[in-house]
Amino acid sequence: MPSDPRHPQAPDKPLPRSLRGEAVWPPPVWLMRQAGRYLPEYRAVRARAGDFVTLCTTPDLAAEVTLQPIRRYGFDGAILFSDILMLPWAMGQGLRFAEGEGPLLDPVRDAAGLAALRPQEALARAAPILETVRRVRAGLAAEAPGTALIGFAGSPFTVACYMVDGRGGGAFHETRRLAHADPDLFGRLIALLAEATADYLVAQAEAGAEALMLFDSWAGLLPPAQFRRWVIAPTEAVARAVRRRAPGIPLIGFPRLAGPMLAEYAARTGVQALGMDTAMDPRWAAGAVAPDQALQGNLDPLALIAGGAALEAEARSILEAMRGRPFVFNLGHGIEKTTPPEHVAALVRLVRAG
Ligand code: 1CP
Repeated sequence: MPSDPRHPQAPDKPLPRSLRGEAVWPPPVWLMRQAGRYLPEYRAVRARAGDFVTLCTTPDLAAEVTLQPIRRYGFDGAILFSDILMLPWAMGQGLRFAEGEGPLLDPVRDAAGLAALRPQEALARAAPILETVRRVRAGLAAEAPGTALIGFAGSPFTVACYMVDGRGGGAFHETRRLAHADPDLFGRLIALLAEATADYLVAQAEAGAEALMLFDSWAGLLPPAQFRRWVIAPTEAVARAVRRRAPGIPLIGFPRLAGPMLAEYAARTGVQALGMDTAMDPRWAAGAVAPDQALQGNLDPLALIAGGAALEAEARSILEAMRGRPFVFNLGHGIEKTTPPEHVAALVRLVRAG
């Protein structure tokens, strides 16, 4: 059945079928951060690019590293090579990736900082990233016609964590303090991000993305009332805009470490699929979301480093829990850079054997 009006000849691919609620078996498989430093061919291109932002904004190079893991492993999904922080960058916020320090941004903490952002220019500045989407889609058509292209963005809350604190690390005290102390200012940042994120995801769908993912890596930091206000409500707004403006393109929500709040997130945001983090019990999740909402996840990235019998046991237990329902095999968080590439090949073989 044709699934995409812009590509009427394309057969429906396993990944979007699962994400739309079909119990495809064996399940489609891809891995978060599948393009990255565990692959020697990535390290070579990364060295050629020099800095990370240049890599993300040079369509030839970004498309090449997106396709590298597809050539090696034949994954069902190719995730656009970019970063959740490229949206703040496109809105004019200073961003650099310091060696060994991770991302550093010029923090936005007051009304003047908020007013200095230029969301109306974001799509124009993101043009090279959208060009990468077009090139990857064309590359997949030629090289891997069964692999679907996944576009993505960070959730408003998780992106705000980096914008306000100005760095990663996982504590985000400035952001969490601001959300309590000045909910009016923080709410304006979240609203601005929700709109810009929807525009950015729709633009990726128009450029050829066949599924979309919203990374909410730090959702689990919030107490329930704040989770409803800063995670569920803005995600619902993004999902509504995507449904209206990119109909038929499934959206995966990934509220990492949300625990029992996953149930409310699944019921209220309107996302088609839910990413499960490493700590989530897949059987519990299957009872917490609607039967036609796909689940994705959630192998421990450390089991993938370990390999062998431990990897096999963990992977099989997830497959058994998910059999018979819409499911996409993935990790519970990004692949680690010390992962032996041959363990990834063994995992894909195991999943494909059902
Ligand atoms: O030098 C390098 O190669 C930089 C390492 C790297 C890579 C490979 C960064 C810096 N980003 C990426 C790519 C990336 N990031 C992708 C695309 C490729 C793929 O998945 O194969 C995606 C989807 C992301 C998403 C991302 N970036 C998230 C959400 C997922 C997650 O891991 O929780 C987050 C939180 C980021 C921020 C970020 N970018 C980079 C780093 C090191 C970090 C984390 C910083 C921190 O909080 O400590």
